[in-house]
Amino acid sequence: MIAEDSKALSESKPKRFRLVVRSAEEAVRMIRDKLGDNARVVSVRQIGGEGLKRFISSPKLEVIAEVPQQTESLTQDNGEVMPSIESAGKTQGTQSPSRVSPDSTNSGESPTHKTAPTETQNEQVDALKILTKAGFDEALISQIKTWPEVGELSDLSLADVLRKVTLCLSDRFKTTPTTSLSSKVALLGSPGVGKTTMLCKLLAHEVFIKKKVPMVLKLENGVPNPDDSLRIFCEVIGVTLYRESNKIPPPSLDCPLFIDIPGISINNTAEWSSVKSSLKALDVNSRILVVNGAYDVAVLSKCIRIGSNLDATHLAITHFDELSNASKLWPLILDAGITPYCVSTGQNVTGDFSSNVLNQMIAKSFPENLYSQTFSSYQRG
Ligand SMILES: Nc1nc2c(ncn2[C@@H]2O[C@H](COP(=O)(O)OP(=O)(O)OP(=O)(O)O)[C@@H](O)[C@H]2O)c(=O)[nH]1
Ligand SMILES: [Mg+2]
Repeated sequence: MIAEDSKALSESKPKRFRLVVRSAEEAVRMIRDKLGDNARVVSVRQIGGEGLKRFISSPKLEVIAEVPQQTESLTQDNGEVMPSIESAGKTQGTQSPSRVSPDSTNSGESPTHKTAPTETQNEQVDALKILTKAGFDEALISQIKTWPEVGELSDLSLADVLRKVTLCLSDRFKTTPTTSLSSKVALLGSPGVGKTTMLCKLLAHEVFIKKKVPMVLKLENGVPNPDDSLRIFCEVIGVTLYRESNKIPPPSLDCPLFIDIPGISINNTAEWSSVKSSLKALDVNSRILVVNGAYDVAVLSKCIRIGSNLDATHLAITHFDELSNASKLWPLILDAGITPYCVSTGQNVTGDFSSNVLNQMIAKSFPENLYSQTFSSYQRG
């Protein structure tokens, strides 16, 4: 969707446009195609619908872009400061147009401070430091530096580093498995990570979006698995909840079976192998490993190791809403060798869920202001 912001319309002012898109890549393509080479991004914000709309639509990005008028470029040529993030970079005689000063992430500083030619060298060197300061995972930066496709990062501007890192992460993400769910799906994970909540979200999606008729089996496996909320939710959306596997009709892709399993401590290997045997007996091919994304990386790595011992096929990340920066999750997602299936972004069982893991990860790896500068750089690059 692309809409002209009528309030900003004026002969002398740049024209503003609002785009609502599903991904960063779509935004870049749309701006180039519809608004041309001179358009630049003013802001980027993640948006979701309200109420039921929120549940039937995946999160989107709202991008405000500006197309400068003729008078605008004259102002730039005269060296005056324009009221936008990238304009600070344009006032710097020593920088190429695609460069965005790292200092421009600090809104408290004056643009003239950034223009001092003696600082050019420092601005380049500091790009990675700024990324780390903004919450980007240091271990991930070290890992990225070893990727041959990245090349040398240390002498690039912040905008170029962001662009490169984003593209490399997206490319690597696209090489992760993309297995579809089969007709029997189990959700596995340690206690309290959000398995049952995630199951409810998947069930709502199956019923209302995919128009399927799912069934649920609640496994006890010797561990108590209280089911009040799951039972009530199944009743509300018309899904049958079974407690005994021998009573279940044969599942199919139109009537898939979802299995809720009690949480098992990551140190309880005996219980995990018992679960593995039960899943084998039930012939369950799709096994979603549910992890709490807010956990420590060491714990998450251990969960993923356990998951791979249990032949997990898909990864679901919960508590995504509680993360201020998700970049620590990249190595886990890229190296797990299983399909990154979905993220849970809150407690609302009829919403707060996205199967666009790549988009969610990109949107939560870079702070909004750095992200919008990256767009500007894409734009001109
Ligand atoms: N903020 C936030 N809370 C969540 C999310 N997913 C689940 N929760 C909350 O986490 C708590 C545990 O969720 P459950 O779904 O019961 O977790 P579980 O893994 O089934 O727990 P056990 O069956 O006891 O092992 C509940 O209070 C949920 O509301 C999420 O994505 N974000
Ligand atoms: Mg549960």
